[in-house]
Amino acid sequence: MWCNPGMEADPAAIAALRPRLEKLTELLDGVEFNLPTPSRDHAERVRVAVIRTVTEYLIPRLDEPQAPIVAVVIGPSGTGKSTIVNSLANDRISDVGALRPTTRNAVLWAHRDHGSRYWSEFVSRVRDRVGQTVEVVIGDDDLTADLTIIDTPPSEFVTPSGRRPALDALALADLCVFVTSPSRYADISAWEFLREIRWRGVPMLFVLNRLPPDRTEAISLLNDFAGRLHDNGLLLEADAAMVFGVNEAVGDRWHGGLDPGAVGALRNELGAVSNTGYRDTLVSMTAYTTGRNVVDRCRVIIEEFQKVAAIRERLDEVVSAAYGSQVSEITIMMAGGSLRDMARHKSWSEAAVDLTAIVTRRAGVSAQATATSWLDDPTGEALLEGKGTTLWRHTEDTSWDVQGRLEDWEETLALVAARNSRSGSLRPRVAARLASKAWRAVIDPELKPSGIVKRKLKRNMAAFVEEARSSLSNVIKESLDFDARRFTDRLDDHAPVAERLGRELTAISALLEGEDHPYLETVPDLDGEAPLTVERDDLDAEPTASPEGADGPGDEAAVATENDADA
Ligand SMILES: Nc1nc2c(ncn2[C@@H]2O[C@H](COP(=O)(O)OP(=O)(O)OP(=O)(O)O)[C@@H](O)[C@H]2O)c(=O)[nH]1
Ligand SMILES: [Mg+2]
Repeated sequence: MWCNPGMEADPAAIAALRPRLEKLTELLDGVEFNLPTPSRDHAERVRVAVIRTVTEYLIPRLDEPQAPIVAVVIGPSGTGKSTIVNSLANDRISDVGALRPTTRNAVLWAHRDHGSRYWSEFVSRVRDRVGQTVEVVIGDDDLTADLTIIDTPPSEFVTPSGRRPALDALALADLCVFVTSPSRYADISAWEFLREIRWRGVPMLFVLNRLPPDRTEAISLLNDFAGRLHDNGLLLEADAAMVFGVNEAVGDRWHGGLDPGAVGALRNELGAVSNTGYRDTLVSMTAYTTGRNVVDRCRVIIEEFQKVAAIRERLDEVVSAAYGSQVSEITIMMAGGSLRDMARHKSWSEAAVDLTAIVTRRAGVSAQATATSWLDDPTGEALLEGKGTTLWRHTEDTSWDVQGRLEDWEETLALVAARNSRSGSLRPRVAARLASKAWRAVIDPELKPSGIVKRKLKRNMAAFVEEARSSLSNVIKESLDFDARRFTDRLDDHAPVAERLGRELTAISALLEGEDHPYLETVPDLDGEAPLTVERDDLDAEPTASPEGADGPGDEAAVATENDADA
């Protein structure tokens, strides 16, 4: 079997994986999904979740494989999560009550021995994650020697600031204890929550609390719950023995828990982490599965990049076509003599004012044509609505920008004239004087050259006009590009980051699957989507016997986890 109890973490493997994971989060940190695609919000949630999982779970776990296992108790309100924690402790750890929700802040129960550097870092990580109001209860229960238990507010509880403490705490978990009750286990919200957390790949223990005293009834409830878990890919088999059943107790105990015997099997299972082999297996399995799921989740981000690239290309084509056609039209007008009227002006800068008006108008036409086509695309439509400034007409700066570019063109024209002059070069002052006359020939095909133009350009006139026209077209194109950039600037280009991300994912996968790294070799040989189980039989630890009266899976207990690419 896959398990390799007692194997120490391989520093080389961790050393190799760590910088990769850091690089990955650095890359993801820099990603902004600005294009309002239908899948953007999902991709963004995945991005945030992946960063958190890597920085708050994976890296710390790889750094300190021997740190206590973190078990997070989650589930719907009033199902008895806090009651279960108090029962495990046989002490008051977390308040129980009839108010819904009772637990509003996470409660962290840990052993007083964890005063190491790890510990303060861990608590501050929990506080960063779950909120500063986390209560820390320190005790000396053996169960917590290698295990830190976090009781959480109900899974559906959202703080006024929009946080979901249960989800937040889960990001830190090596293990998850899901507690529900006969009245709550069929709730859709609970299943949605379970589906939401499945991707994380944390091994889960399931507790069905407050079972009726009637044994047949209790067993049928356990069977039904196990069946549903199985159908949702959360339990390997639809077997009631894989769920911890806890009977509804009569009467209250001072600590708000049940008789410890009622949770004996669960305590036993959790206590198994004090067995080094079991512990190491659990840690490496969770770290491995989480690592794999991180890689899988990043595919969602890459897919979003691909979608963005396709939309970008489509919308970009519209922009090029709309603006490009106006450039061609002005060029044709120029060659056909339609701009000849401008030749009447005394100087090019005066003519440039007329041409500016034409180009600016054409920019407006292009903008309108682009906006109209973008309206046909949901992303394009959303972009048109955003950002406040209208895209339906040219910008306020367009005219100013066009005029500047057109006026400057006279300098280019001087160079073109010098190149096409009889001698092939002219002193700048002469070239400038030549340009100040020759511009008319560019916009008036029928103009007869005279004076300096005739003298200097004579035989090369046609070549000069052609080159000059093409350079003026370029200036017009650049002017319209300036206007078009308002559209294209809204289209993110993720290609470079997509490529780097792809490379990191390949490297991380290779490290996770690599055979050179004993730490990661201790993890099971997963075949993709199949859930995996840590069978207690596979471990060389003998579990201690279940206390009397405990309902639950005992030795047959299984830790099941689902490896789901996209919850
Ligand atoms: N009599 C009896 N009451 C129970 C049992 N389990 C839970 N309760 C009661 O159910 C109520 C809710 O229990 P809690 O442990 O506070 O439930 P919770 O899941 O922590 O609830 P939240 O903190 O709101 O999420 C309390 O009044 C408990 O005393 C049980 O087995 N027997
Ligand atoms: Mg509670």
